[in-house]
Amino acid sequence: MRDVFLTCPLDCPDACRLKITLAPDPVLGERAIKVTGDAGHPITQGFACAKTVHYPARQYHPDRPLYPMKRVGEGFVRISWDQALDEIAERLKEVLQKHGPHALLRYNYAGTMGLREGTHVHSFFRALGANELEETICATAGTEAWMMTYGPRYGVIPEDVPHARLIFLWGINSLTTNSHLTPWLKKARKNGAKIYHIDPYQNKTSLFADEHIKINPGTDAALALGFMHLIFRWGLEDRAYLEEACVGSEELREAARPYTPEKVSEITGIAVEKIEQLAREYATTTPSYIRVGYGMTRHEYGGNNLRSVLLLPAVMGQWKHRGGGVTLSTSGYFHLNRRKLGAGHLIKAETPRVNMTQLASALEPEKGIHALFVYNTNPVVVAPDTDRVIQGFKREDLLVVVLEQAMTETAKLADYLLPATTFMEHEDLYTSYGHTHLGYNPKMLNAPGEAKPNSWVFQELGKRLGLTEETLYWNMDQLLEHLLDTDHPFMQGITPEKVKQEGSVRLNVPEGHLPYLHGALTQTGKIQLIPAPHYTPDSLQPTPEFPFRLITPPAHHFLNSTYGNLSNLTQAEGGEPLALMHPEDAAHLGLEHGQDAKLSSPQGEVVRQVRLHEGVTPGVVVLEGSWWGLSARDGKSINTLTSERLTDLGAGSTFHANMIAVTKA
Ligand SMILES: Nc1nc2c(c(=O)[nH]1)N[C@H]1C(S)=C(S)[C@@H](COP(=O)(O)OP(=O)(O)OC[C@H]3O[C@@H](n4cnc5c(=O)[nH]c(N)nc54)[C@H](O)[C@@H]3O)O[C@H]1N2
Ligand SMILES: Nc1nc2c(c(=O)[nH]1)N[C@H]1C(S)=C(S)[C@@H](COP(=O)(O)OP(=O)(O)OC[C@H]3O[C@@H](n4cnc5c(=O)[nH]c(N)nc54)[C@H](O)[C@@H]3O)O[C@H]1N2
Ligand code: SF4
Ligand SMILES: [Mo]
Repeated sequence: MRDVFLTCPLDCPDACRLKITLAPDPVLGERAIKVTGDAGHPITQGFACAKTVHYPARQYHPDRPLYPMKRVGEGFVRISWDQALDEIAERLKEVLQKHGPHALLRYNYAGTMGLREGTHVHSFFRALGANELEETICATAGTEAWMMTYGPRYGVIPEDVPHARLIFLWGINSLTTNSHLTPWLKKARKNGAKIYHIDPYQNKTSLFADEHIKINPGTDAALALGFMHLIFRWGLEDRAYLEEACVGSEELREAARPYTPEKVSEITGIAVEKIEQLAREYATTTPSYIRVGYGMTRHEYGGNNLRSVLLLPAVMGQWKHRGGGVTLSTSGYFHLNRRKLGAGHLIKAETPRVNMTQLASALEPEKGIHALFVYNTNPVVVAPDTDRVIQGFKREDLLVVVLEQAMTETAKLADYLLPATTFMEHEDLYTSYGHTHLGYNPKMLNAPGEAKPNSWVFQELGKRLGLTEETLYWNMDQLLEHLLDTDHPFMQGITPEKVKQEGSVRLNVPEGHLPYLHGALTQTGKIQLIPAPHYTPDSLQPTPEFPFRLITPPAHHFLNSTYGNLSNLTQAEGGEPLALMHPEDAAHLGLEHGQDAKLSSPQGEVVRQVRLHEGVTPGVVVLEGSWWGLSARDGKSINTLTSERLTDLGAGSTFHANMIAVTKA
């Protein structure tokens, strides 16, 4: 037995440094038997989350694909790697010859955050001139809102949070989705900070906070502008900072003028006195810290909702103080040289683009996609409008290749299913969007069966297609060399040798670093308050036919759909997906706790068991977690109900913007 240390590869801001216990194994040499956190890592602090402690069970799951498989009729037959790669290469050549490179689509997301297995592998598709995938399913509305305001995403780092004296956890269930922020929040509280949680329903974070502020979904812009209205009315804004560091304070003052507490109360459902109290506390407490999540961005006007909140610390000059400001992401600190990462230099202006949120439409036969390669994502569960996504996957004239570690509902629809390695079984490099540590993992374990890294598969296919693009064939050392070839001060002294030797390396971002003290890295060098944001009501409003708003936030024991195949974790989530409703709403429908309800939207319908919950805003239905369809009583994923509608900024997903009907099943 021995302990090793590796970075968690999952799509989570914490990017933990894990302590993994390995035991001897007669076939593999060694296998992982236990996962906890590295006690010596300043952010991980010795604990892993409630889900990743179960990683060994997913790694050695009895259903894990271990050999290449080919569809024959309704089932799969095992084939050799050579046969799989030769046949896929042949079929791809035919597609390219007949229809050109725009008939080829990669579909990927962040199943692994690794820069090699997650990002660099796109080089295969770029070398072929395939469609460019716009990776919009998660963060683009938020990213655009931040970048147009501040430039690179230099959110407040966790180490500085204990200095804050007032904290808003705003549109984030951080105890579930960013659990390694909690120790820093606790320190801040010990130092006297008051913590508010602003969210449409009461969850773990609301219970941790000093007070939960229930807000109507999609109305955060009104609340933030309401705070600004009062701050300007009271004359409590930081005029000197607005003058020195920002552009557009007059426009913002004008934009905030209509948002009286009375009007804001009507929109958000928050009492006038509460709005005034929160604004007063925010305007008179320094440092104040806001942690936003992506929740409020997953609405039609999600970009403007988030952007309005992002402007608050600028109005109050909070960026002048250690612990003051706001965090959406810390990705901006990682000043890697990404020029040839994933052969990005090959993308041409005329390369056609497919928005990944609109996969269902992209797979319509007349759109001309004839070959689809899926890796690091489970679109049959996570992409909107599931029924139409499945229709697309089932097209006879579409070649579907899926690289997977798990027998997902997407994998089951593949023509060729290729077994993929896990983060313990391949080498990679990881950034973080919640802190400033770079993580490197060597290949630690032999993979069971014939599982291979994504990069190996695409290199083998590249050879068979005669591709000569050199970046496709880079090994990890070459990629590492490229990524670290930068003079940026945050990256100084971070060499490939150091990264490989230490495994986790903190960037040179000093604690107490004030990224926006005098302005921002925008075109004007200042924080852009213009165009001033505004609140726009969603075009989808309650109607007699679809009277309820459905939101579908992350579950505590899953990571998107990863872990949805482990029964102890599905049990911990209640055994099956549940529809949380306010008791009054349920009473009107004659629905009782534990009864089945039919939930329907213009996209489709599902059946879910109802769970009454006083902490849900009336008129809202909450469905936590991207459960596998097969865990649901009707076998259907919740995205059966969601739509391809895009956000105002960043053309992102709108997973919380759904109007649905609820009836007795
Ligand atoms: N346990 C767990 N952790 C995860 C994930 C997971 O699935 N499970 N997913 C990972 C991924 S991919 C991501 S992108 C991140 C973060 O993903 P986020 O989407 O930021 O997730 P949450 O932290 O749950 O924040 C969403 C919160 O916003 C609330 N919300 C919805 N609409 C609104 C609104 O209009 N206004 C306000 N104020 N709140 C609203 C929801 O009720 C929910 O509590 O989490 C990552 N971490
Ligand atoms: N209704 C609703 N839908 C949502 C969301 C929501 O809140 N509500 N959240 C959205 C968000 S924020 C996101 S980020 C997306 C996430 O959606 P996805 O990116 O699809 O994330 P997962 O569901 O975790 O699936 C990742 C898959 O990648 C596989 N994988 C992991 N590592 C590797 C590897 O090295 N190689 C290969 N070949 N495969 C690998 C895993 O086995 C897993 O099946 O879902 C979105 N969908
Ligand atoms: S999923 Fe997030 S919290 Fe859990 S171990 Fe991985 S990085 Fe840490
Ligand atoms: Mo995400």
